[in-house]
Amino acid sequence: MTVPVGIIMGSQSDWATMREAAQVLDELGIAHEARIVSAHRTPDRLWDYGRAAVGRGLQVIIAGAGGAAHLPGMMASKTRIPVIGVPVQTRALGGVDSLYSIVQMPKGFPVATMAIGAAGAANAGLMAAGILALSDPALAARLDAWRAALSASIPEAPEDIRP
Ligand code: RP5
Repeated sequence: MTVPVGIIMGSQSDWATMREAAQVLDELGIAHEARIVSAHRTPDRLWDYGRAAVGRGLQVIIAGAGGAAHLPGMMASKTRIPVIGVPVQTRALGGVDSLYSIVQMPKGFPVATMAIGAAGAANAGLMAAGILALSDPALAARLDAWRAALSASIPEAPEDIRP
């Protein structure tokens, strides 16, 4: 079975954040895989994953990392498949280090960079869904319904002054 979305992360410790992306993909019925692929600790694994990505049928790669977060950019250098980067929040610098490491790519090798942390990971899942929905009408309908349900869940007034 072809898996359209690959979620990769630099460490097991990133999974608490990156599972937000997986959850959104589950809710939308999008098959995905999750792998630990570290730019620094397992560079050969990174290279192998990037080299094989097109042939394996991946269509979007979501890459999360923290600190010296080189994984998304290095993956973008290795494959033309769109890479969505998620800056993982860090204890030392709050994730600004991760954000700066991911967002400031040189011309030619883009990474679509999300917000720091859990919201960024969830949005990465939604961004991947939006990309895939361009050529999948059934998924487009599911994504529209997901967005409408979220809008409908937002109350019009704060709880304690609701009529
Ligand atoms: C990065 O270092 C990972 O992406 C992770 O966010 C951070 C810390 O990794 P651990 O020390 O928790 O394994 O490579």
